[in-house]
Amino acid sequence: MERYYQPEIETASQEQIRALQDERLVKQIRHVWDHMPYYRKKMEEKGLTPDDIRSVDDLYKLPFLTKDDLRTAYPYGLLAVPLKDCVRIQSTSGTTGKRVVAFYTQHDIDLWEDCCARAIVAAGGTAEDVCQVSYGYGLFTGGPGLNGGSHKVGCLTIPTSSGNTERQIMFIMDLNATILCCTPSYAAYLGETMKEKGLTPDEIPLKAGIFGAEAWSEEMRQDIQNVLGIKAYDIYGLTELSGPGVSFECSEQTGMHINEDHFIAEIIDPKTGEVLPEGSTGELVFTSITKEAFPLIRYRTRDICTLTRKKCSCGRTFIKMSKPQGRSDDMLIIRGVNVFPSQIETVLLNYGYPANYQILVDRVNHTDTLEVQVEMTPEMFSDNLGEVSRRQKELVDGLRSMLGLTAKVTLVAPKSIVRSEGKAVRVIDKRKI
Ligand code: DLL
Repeated sequence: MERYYQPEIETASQEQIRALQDERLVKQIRHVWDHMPYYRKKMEEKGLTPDDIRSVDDLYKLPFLTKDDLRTAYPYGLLAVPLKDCVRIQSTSGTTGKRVVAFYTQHDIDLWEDCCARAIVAAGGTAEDVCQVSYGYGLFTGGPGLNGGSHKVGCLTIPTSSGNTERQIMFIMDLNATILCCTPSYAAYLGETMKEKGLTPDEIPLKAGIFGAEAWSEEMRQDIQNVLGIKAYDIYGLTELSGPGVSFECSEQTGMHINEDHFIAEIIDPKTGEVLPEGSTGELVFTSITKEAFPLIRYRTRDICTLTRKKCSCGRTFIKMSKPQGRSDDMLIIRGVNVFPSQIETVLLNYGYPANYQILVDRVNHTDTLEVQVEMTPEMFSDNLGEVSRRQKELVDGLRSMLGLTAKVTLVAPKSIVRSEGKAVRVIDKRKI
């Protein structure tokens, strides 16, 4: 039988959900108008006041917020409560310099953890379960979010954080972990390593996995399910809106239910900003209607997907989003870390390389690989071999500290990277999602 963490709202009628959204949206716009001068100015520029927003039907009138707004307003410009009322920040993975910093009141954290608890219960979690959280802990939202959700459900929580595969496996086996939370690529790697150790799916105590933070295919789901002997559930979210748990998969495994009591979702045409009808593919836009500290209105996620209200066999009534099919901007997500080609370029140029480079992304054995090929200057090229390998290592280190992940670096001869007559093709992403 399907279980819910908060059955009243998760199975409410669409009319009830809509009435709640109307009420919360009106209140939220008033809150933002009164406490977030940055957004109030945007509304004023469009000739809007809170009186123009009477229900979700009026949402389309409101201006969008984008990642650029977050950078411009960094760090406090989108804060809507006094700083003393905030208890936490989280920040986006991968980017340095002006990172996105999101603020939380205790109430915001409480609601965020509820969303993660809903995801865990939808994956079959109960207080009897042992939940190993192998998402990173720290500024990244994955670890803290699922950790909080796991506590709410009453699971015994193992906060391993990411990495140290031997220790992950030891805890899964010794403490009989039943639920695993991590990125899908890490789940696949764990599965592969356990298989190499001769562990069969029957011997592995896990029964479910809650995997997200990066795109993953149905094929990958099947592989992970087979090797670990589990049911693998998708989970979606972004730092700007709280973190994981904006939406989550249920037993049907056909898309993720959006927590509509906290977020209103829209699909827009990324070029024109026009709202598209249900079922269309476009850019996902969210309005957070319960956030106190960092309430983003019509935030453009850049994630491309579709929404459907088709009845779900799990009994939940929240709208469902498909797996994101890609991003409308150039951000790459490599092993769950956000990487912008411009960051790579910055490192290369800082170390004295010309801007002739290529970024090769692939997926080998379910793990993302990143290779940066860059041309040496003629001076570098004439160096001895020892010097070239020192340079290579220096770049690997430089990239690691900028991106937070290890890239393969290949130094190539001057003029060997194909020049383009139009826009340069910097990124070759061979992953098939
Ligand atoms: O990745 C939050 C998260 C943590 C989600 C753990 C799920 C599990 P950010 O680092 O801010 O936050 O990255 C957000 O990651 O806009 C999507 O492009 C991508 N993303 C997140 N979940 C999924 C998913 C976290 N299930 C960005 N499928 C988002 C595909 C995803 N892409």
